[in-house]
Amino acid sequence: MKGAQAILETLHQAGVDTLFANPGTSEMALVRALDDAGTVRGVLALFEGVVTGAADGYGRMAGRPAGTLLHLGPGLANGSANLHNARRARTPIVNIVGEHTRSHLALDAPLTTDVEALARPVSKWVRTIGETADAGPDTAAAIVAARTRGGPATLIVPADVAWTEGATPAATPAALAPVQPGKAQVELAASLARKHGKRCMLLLGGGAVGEQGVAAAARLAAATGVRLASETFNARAARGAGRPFIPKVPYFGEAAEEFLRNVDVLLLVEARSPVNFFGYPGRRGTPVNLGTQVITVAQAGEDGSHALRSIAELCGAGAARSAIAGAQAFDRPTGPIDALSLAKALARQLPEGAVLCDEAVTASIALPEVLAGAAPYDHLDLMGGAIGGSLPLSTGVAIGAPERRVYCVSGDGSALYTIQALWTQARENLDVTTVICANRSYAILAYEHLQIEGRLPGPNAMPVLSLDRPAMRFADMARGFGVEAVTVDSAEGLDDALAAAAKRRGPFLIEAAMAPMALPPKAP
Ligand SMILES: Cc1ncc(C[n+]2csc(CCOP(=O)(O)OP(=O)(O)O)c2C)c(N)n1
Repeated sequence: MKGAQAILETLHQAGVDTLFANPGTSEMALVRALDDAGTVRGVLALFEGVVTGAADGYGRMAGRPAGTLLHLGPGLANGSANLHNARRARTPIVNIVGEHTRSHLALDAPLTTDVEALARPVSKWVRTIGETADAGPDTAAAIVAARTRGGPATLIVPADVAWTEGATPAATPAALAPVQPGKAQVELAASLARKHGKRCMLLLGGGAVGEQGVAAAARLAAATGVRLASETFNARAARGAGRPFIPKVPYFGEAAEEFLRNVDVLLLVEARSPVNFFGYPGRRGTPVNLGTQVITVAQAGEDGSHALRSIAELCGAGAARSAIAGAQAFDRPTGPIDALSLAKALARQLPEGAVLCDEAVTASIALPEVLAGAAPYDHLDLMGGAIGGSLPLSTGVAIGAPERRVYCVSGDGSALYTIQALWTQARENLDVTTVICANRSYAILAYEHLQIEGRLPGPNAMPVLSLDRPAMRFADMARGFGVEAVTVDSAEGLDDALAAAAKRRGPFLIEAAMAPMALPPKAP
């Protein structure tokens, strides 16, 4: 067997059945192996940021890695921002990156670069295959690394390793159950929860914001009075009616400080102690009170949901759950499209079991609170702050969870980084509805300018933060990529368009012309 065949067969045997790809000449043996094996689905994306963002979405939903196929250093570098986001989300991904043949590297041909150096900051594991015989075992090692280290593993494949005979597929050991947090931590958390009640906050992140985790947290809150919160951004949070409403630590530092003010004990369950997104003049870097005792109950990657169940048991929690959101009947929103009417329209129209990929930036501010009363759904955030994540993410979600209806709400600025994800959605006929929040600006940055500089941008600075000249036509762009689309400029129009979208198959795009953002952006 050739090296490339052994790689694909090893992937297939380990359940890695999807390869998001943007290949080049150095990957031709791997492309050919797709034909030989016939077991791995190749999905073409037209920019590597779409490849890697889609793999992130796939991994978050399927709970197992997708593969990516990338073209040498420049292909990997193009995909880096969304690999960074995936690394922050702890999403398992197996990157297969082509490399020149071993003899060709010395010639310094145009595409030659240090692929390992480009891979390291966005990968939890990096290896270049040395010999064809290693192709199978190294692929298995990459899959194990992606599963166990929580993030992308990058395997670099010289072209001659891929096309040479002498490889065999390797068996990948079965995935291990997640590590349980220590008993001492669980007991300490239970005693602190009992002692401090509402002055104790449980901060949930990672898998602890999934269905099981939030259910246990709600029982614990009912028994002890502890407050529940989640990290500001969550890879996959179970939200909506029937689940507890778990507020997020606010994005802006001042609001986050207020949110954390009366917390004597902060218990971290797969979460990190909060830090502000950026440093600001005269402001501390973290919103946590200096006097707050911060205890890690479960590290990222440990089984936080199990820890929550154990703590609930130790606290004698019964079946009663606190803060459960009831299903709400939302009135049809009217007037201009803004953060609140957007949230209300989505709350009315999201079908049960929907997945919402949220990169609406300033337009997303009302979503978590309003959607608490919507049908139960999963909320997926941009995890590493590198915008251009959500269109690719939603594409991968639809492939990783084909039975779910997928929604993507994106700022217009964010959408343009990876707009060609729409073409992959059309080609694969994915049930993704994209709402572009077209406020014709990088609105958040105008606010950040105000915070840092004490004034809004002036006439010479504003052109680097505005998107209005010329105004882009997203519905036309979508049609150009093969996706049907409408433009709406009222909350009623948006509500109708979302209702129509829920009944159709295949991708659809709604360009929502929004009222300009009110400063500062505030939750309702
Ligand atoms: C890769 C990357 N480039 C640039 C930025 C800086 N940035 C943060 S938000 C933003 C604009 C977002 O605009 P849009 O999506 O339209 O949302 P709005 O702020 O208008 O709500 C930019 C450019 C970033 N976070 N990541």
